[in-house]
Amino acid sequence: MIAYVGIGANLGDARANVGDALVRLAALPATALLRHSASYVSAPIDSSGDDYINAVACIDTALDAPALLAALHGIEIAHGRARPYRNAPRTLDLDILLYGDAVIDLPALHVPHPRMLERAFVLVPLLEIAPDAEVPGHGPARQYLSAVAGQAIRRID
Ligand code: PH2
Ligand code: MG
Ligand code: MG
Repeated sequence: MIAYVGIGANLGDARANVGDALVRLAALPATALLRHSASYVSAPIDSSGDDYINAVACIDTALDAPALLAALHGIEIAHGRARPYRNAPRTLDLDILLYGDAVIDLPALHVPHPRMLERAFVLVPLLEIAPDAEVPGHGPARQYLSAVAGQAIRRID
C-alpha cells in the first residue's frame, strides 16, 4: 500500500531527528521509502516551543495501518518521545496522513489525518512530492492550499 507519513520535530536537534526518521522509515519491515519532501520550518500551530521541522515521506508498505502506526510509535520512542500533554513539543512525531484510499476510524487511528487539510506544514511538503494527491472524502489535496496560505512555512533544503 502507498502511504504518506507526516514527520515533525521541535525538540532537541530537530533537523537531525527528521533525517534519522527517514532512515528508520526506510528500514521498517516490508516497507520501502519511495520518496520524501524537503525539510520545512514552520511556527508551532496549536502547540508551543521552538519552530518545527516538518517533512512528508511516501512509503510502499505491506504493513496494515495499525501495524504501521505501531512501527511509527516505535521510531518515536527510539527518539525519546514523551507525551506529557496534548501537542507538547516533541523530539519526533510521525503521523499516517494517507493510507492508500482507505478511510480508517479506530479509537487511536484516524486516516486521512483529521487536521491535515488545515495545516500548511502538511499540505506544502505533501504537494511537493504528490501534487495530485487525493484525500478520501475531500478530493484533491491541492484545493486546500489557498486556505492555509496565511501560515508561514519555509523550505530549508
Ligand atoms: N504538529 C502538531 C501541532 N502543531 N505545528 C507545526 N508547525 N508542525 C507540526 O508538526 C505540528 C504543529 C501536532 O502533531
Ligand atoms: Mg502530529
Ligand atoms: Mg502524532
